Amino acid sequence: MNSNRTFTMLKPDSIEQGNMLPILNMIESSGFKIIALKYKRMSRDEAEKFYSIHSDKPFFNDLVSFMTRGPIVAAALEKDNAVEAFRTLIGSTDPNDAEEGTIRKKFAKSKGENAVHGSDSDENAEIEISFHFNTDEIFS
Ligand code: DAT
Ligand code: MG
Repeated sequence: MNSNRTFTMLKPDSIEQGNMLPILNMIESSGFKIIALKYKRMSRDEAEKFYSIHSDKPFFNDLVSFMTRGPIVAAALEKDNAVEAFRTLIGSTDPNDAEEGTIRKKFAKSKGENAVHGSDSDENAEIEISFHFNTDEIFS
């Protein structure tokens, strides 16, 4: 059975370019309920842990520097089949490949600075939600 929760971050580029509310609006108007929300800047240590699966990739250092250069918005989202539905809404990792009408097509400038994060599995969604939120910060 598919879980009904996923996790997202609006990345520093989205905040810098003034796209926080337009992106949150797209998320809500696509039928996702925001059940947890936080505006924060990640420490280097947190970003390295969050992206530890990519630690051996050539882009890892740039990724961590980018994700810590300014604040992010972290959110837990609820919808039927949330992980897949949200990946569809955000579009491909590289905005040049992203479909029309997706968040990355609209707001992302490059593969490295691509506006939003979306969990890639139900298991990772739960891990990522609990990475950023305590249970008493989630309003389901
Ligand atoms: P996604 O964010 O679509 O799940 P991912 O998990 O493969 O993509 O990679 C995590 C992030 O790392 C991605 O959002 C941007 C960055 N990244 C991935 N591949 C990259 C590449 N080839 N060059 C630069 N940054 C990259
Ligand atoms: Mg990923």
